[in-house]
Amino acid sequence: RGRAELAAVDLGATSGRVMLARVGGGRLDIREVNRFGNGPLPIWDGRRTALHWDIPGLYAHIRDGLSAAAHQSTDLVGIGIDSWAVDYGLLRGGRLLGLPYHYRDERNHAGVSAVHQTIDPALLYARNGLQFLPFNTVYQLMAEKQAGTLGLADQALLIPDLIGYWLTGRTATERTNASTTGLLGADGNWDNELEQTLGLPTGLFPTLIEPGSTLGPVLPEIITQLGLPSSVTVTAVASHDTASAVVAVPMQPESAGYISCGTWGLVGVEVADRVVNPGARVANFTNEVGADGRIRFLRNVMGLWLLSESVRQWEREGVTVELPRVLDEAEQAHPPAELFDTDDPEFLTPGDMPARIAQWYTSRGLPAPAGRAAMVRAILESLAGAFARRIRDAASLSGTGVEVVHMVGGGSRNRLLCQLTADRLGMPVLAGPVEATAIGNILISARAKELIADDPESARALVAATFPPERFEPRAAAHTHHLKAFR
Ligand code: LFR
Repeated sequence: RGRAELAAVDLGATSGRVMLARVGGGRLDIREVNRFGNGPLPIWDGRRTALHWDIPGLYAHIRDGLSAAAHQSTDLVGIGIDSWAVDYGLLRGGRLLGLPYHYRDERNHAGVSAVHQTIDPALLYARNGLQFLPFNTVYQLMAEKQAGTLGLADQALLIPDLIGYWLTGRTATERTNASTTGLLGADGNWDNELEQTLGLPTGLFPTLIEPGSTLGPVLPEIITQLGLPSSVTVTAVASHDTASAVVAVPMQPESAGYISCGTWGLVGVEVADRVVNPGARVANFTNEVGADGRIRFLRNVMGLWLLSESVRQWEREGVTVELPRVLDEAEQAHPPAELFDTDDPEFLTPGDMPARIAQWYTSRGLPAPAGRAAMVRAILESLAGAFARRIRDAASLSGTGVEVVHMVGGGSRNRLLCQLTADRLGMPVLAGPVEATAIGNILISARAKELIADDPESARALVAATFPPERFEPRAAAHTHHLKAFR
């Protein structure tokens, strides 16, 4: 096997980025080429302000990043693209019809009730195995149908597939991301019967392809415009960012849990088969498809969104917030009277987060955290509590003997969060890598290009060797038992 360079496009909630990795000879070196904002774009729609993807702006940054990557590299052979799940663009005759909606937009409520009036949520769960999240693609499409816009489209492409289409001219639906739409059946095919029941068009999403397959060569005009090597191809990676992140968790899945912690905390285990039973449904656990046909049995926990939205609010109020300092202060601050429910749907939309958290406490007759440091402490304690609770659920519902928990993504950089999570779990937390998503994206490309061995264990071993995790041991129970856990 030789060595070569691969680019990863990773569109995350606070930022998008293009990364460049050199892989081969048992090594993986990865660095950032460019980074750009990726916040929702609010646009007036005649009645209200709706949240959209700024997809043309992002595509311009992606093009710049790929061009810079080509100039910095001697041997760029592949490009992989990932983003958060569920969102899509509608097309007609190959043209994008409008700016894709951002899943945090409020339009989904009507879609949810329309779907649940037609099919009982328990039956829906038996078919698609997905946790209820109001923004699952199936609800978004239903909202789109009600708005009258769905009928205009002859095709839908999930966001990484849309970018891949613009780069190659080829359309496909990558399987890991397809599994978050709510429209994949237990047999792994599009559930046409469900689509018909809901009155949704069948065949809207193109053919499924597996992570690791080649989407196609980059279009000749783009090769010229960006100065890319003529042989470069786009690989369909595990294009759902969480699927990519879990590829890069350096774990033994039989005895480990994981928390992929960025904007969301994705908390669970990796298993061979779907776990679809009433207990899993009530605990709102999902079965998302990963690379190599593995299943991510996990639950969404609100994640660092609670913190980043709080920081954004304080900055709107004119305060300059230096995160490392606020985290130090939080460590010294009093823990809250009680953990709050991080997953209260009130916290889902953008806006004044500290006020909503304070309201959560006062509406229950509890004292709200006083001041920024106490608020940050309450957020981290409550997240750690939710993480621990969901790891326990994942272990017991799936029958996995979890002994250690890996924390990857931006949250793995937050030492207080890692320590509090270890305390509440009573188990070691292994932190890192921070850039798990981009690394997982690269690993699938590298396997496809035969730069590393084509199996998940070797890929994880390479991560463990390249980015040795930091270990947080649980402290004595005294550190946590003063707090009443939210149930
Ligand atoms: C994480 C993530 C989650 C998904 C949410 C919305 O970035 O992809 O896995 O539930 O975003 O798509």
